[in-house]
Amino acid sequence: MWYLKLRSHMVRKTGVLLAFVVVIVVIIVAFVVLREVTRANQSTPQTLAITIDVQKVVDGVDQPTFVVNAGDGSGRLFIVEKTGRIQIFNNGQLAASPFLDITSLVDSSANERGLLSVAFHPDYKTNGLFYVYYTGENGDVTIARYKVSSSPDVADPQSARILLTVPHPRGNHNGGQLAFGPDGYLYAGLGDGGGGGDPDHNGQNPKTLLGKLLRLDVNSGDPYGIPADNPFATNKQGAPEVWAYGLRNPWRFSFDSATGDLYIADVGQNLYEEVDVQPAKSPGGLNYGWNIMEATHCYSPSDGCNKNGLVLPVTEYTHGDDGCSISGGLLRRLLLRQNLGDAGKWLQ
Ligand SMILES: [Ca+2]
Repeated sequence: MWYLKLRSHMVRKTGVLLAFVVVIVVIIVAFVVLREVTRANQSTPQTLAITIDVQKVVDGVDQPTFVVNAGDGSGRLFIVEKTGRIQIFNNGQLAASPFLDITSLVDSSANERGLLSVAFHPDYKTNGLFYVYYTGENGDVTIARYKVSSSPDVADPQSARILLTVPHPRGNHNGGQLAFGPDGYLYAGLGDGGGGGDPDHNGQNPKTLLGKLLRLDVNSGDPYGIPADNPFATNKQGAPEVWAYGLRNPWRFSFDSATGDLYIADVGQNLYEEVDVQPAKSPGGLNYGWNIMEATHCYSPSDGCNKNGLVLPVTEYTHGDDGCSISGGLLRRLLLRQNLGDAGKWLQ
């Protein structure tokens, strides 16, 4: 009897132990599965082979540099032309007259000069304000504010208010992107002043506005305010407008609407084009390396450069078969339901 009792006790003990082991195994498996699912849902850049078809939708635009909507629900597209006009494309056709024509103010003489982008105020629907980025007299980088007129398809040219002019000594590397961040501030990407190799050493000098990403508060100040948390707002170690530096020609950049992360397409010198990323929670002040580095490679000096404190690109490519100057910068998420199931997968 005592033997049976002992055996029964051992069976119970073994059963409890077995159950304990099963629970532990289940927890471990659940953890691993959860970790993999979490990893899969993170927006880790991946290279996927995709086919893109190009279809012509409109004739009659002259050297378009940028296309954007006003965020006002109207469905209109605003097409920016290098020479200084913004045209409206709506319901399959161009409006009869331009939304804005500032060709008389724009210096579009050099390949990279001209009217380069427009950004509509987040409250455009109620305040009618928008901002343009162009090269003006002497090639100065110019950021100006305009307002729509009483006609929704025509801007008021008399409403012009110049926010910022930055002398730009050479015809190339004018930057050109304006965009409002999820924080409501206006960001502007400026090139390093042109030429080759950053001869004026702007990229690594936070006290100049060239070779930088600027961050302006257009809702306060005259003509703009400095956000209190800009990295050089008060410490005199850099220009107060500067948000990020070490850029060569950030011709295009965009914010990820899902995460707030910032993607910068920075044009390379002769060998490498790159994409830089700033996480949404960054306090700013990041140094993207130019002209110490061209993408992930030492540039000046060409060997043994000091990489301390530099933020390297998330991807780069060489010239030749892979392409030439990087001209994109818009982050687009496509939900690939068809191939990956209804759970979906994001393609950037
Ligand atoms: Ca870089």
